[in-house]
Amino acid sequence: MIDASYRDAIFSTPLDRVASFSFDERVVACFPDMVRRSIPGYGQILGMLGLLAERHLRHGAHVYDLGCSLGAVGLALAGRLSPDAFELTGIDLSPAMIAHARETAATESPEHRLSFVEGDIRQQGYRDSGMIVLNFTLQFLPPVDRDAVIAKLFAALEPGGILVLSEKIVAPDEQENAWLVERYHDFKRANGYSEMEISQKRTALENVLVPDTLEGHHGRLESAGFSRVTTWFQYLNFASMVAFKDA
Ligand code: GEK
Repeated sequence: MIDASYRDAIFSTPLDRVASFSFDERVVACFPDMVRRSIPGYGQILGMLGLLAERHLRHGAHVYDLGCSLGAVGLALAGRLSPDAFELTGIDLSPAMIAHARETAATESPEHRLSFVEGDIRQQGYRDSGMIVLNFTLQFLPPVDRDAVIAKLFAALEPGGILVLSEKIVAPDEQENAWLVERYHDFKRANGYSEMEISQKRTALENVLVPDTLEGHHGRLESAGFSRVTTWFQYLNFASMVAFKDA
């Protein structure tokens, strides 16, 4: 089992060459601490996903959690909905994440139907679903692949279904963006990250996490066919949107 308090110290010592960030066993071990200290609003977003499911999900419908990491989305839904209310499939590229997600779900929510598949979300065939969640995952796909994935997911959603997309974003105005990034670094400092950790993590994520603008996300979702897109959450340069498919 992952120890949720195991501290992220991956970039706490000087590295000769900062390798590109990857979701390996070292990251998995400290992942709950990392996301809590690095993603503003992460806990609130998870909490709201359960409420969105309660409100919008047809009873018994299937849910996808894409880029599920340790399976936090499934556990959040299981915290609010009964085992017969939904069935969830989590998909992640990282074998280490999937192994731990399976173990945690079996221990913490044995009654709920949560299953986990190792795979690339760009290459999956998708079954009909009532809700699809991409909680800080699309940002890790090469930008050229993003339109096709969203189009595929729109096709897999049942009429009346929702897609929830949470992302790190970039503001189109340079000055506004610089301010948001600086305040985000203040947020990380306040959460105990040192200057060296902030700067080395930034280097490691270059070209790995490529953020879009909020306008870019809305445009992509609308082009895929979603009738309505609402940004329901923003905290600095992190946002979450819900996109509705007409019933
Ligand atoms: C949470 N949603 O805790 N196919 C499948 N998975 C991928 C791909 C891909 N092509 N690319 C990256 N990933 C989670 C947090 S983390 C966000 C999501 C973060 C996976 C990758 O292996 C990692 O587990 C996840 O996307 C992104 O609510 O670390 O900032």
